[in-house]
Amino acid sequence: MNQMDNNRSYAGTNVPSFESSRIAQPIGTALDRFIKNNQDQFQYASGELSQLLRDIALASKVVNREVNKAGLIDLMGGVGAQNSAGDEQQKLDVLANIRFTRALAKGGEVCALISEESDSFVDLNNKGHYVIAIDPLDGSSNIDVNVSIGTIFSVYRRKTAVGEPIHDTDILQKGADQVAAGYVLYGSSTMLVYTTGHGVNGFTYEPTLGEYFLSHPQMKIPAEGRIYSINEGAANSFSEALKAYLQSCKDSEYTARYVGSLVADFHRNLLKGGIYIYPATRKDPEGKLRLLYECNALAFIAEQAGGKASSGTARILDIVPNRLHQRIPFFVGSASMVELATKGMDF
Ligand code: AFP
Repeated sequence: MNQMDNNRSYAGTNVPSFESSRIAQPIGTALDRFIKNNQDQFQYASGELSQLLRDIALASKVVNREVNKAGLIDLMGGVGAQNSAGDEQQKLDVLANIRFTRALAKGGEVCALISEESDSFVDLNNKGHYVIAIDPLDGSSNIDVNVSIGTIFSVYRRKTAVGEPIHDTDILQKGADQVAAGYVLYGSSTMLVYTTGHGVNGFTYEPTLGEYFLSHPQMKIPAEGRIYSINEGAANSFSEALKAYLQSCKDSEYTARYVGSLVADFHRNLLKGGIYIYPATRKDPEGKLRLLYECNALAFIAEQAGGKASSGTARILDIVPNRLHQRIPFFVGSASMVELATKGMDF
């Protein structure tokens, strides 16, 4: 079929034919196949990390099903308790934590799991080579209002020998030591985006087939963007340097977009170019977001996509955590925007 056939005009309008539209293009590689095809890129390739990624994908499908049904069955609202970070726990927070923990415990590849929902790390299986840090359901205050939420995960190789007790050196690793990281976005469609240090690839979930397919190969964040994402309700306690940066965004008539779900805000900026900021505030002098299971994963993905992530004074991936639920100010997104936003920071 030639190009003219492909772009037949209907009733005088130049409507592309079905054959030439994106709809008619073949669905990308299935996630399982993609993981298998790329297993050799990984220096410790034994299939364990691949299996771990499959376990995460499987648990995310279960969580996706529950998120979609939340309004129909009694899955909305809080459980009347707070998690380790002091946030109000939602029913779906608890459920998602159970789903991911079970999937990872069954797999056997993970020795220790750090979760936003648990006070201390969970000892899963001393034979596993990997430590995982996870926020099972990020943005959970958006559940009840049907706004996008996500799962964020970081994977580390354990430092102690297999069989030895888990040590702080396994748990408190800096972001640069991650061997894989990713997120799942439960949005208008569900997407899994991950990196193993060889670029960033995005997969869209096809619910009728129950499978993720490669839809966004080798994602790159535009170096320059025009979107800024920050909760300006706390502006009175921002540093003068940050206030000046935000004023420059307004002077340039940038677009302000803030969902209040880190994964959703990050994902939009990754695709379109932009910056997400959660700074130190009077209420949260160390910032609100958690280094181990929120910032590190997104920092790794941002850098792999050509972007940057900073605390305002340091590269996120260089920060050695001093405790499990450590918080950190977070600037992430298009490289030039992060550079400008963090210039002369006085935290
Ligand atoms: P929740 O999980 O409590 O909804 O918090 C979400 C979050 O950690 C992150 O996803 C948002 O970007 C950020 O907090 C929103 O915080 P503010 O409501 O203070 O802007």
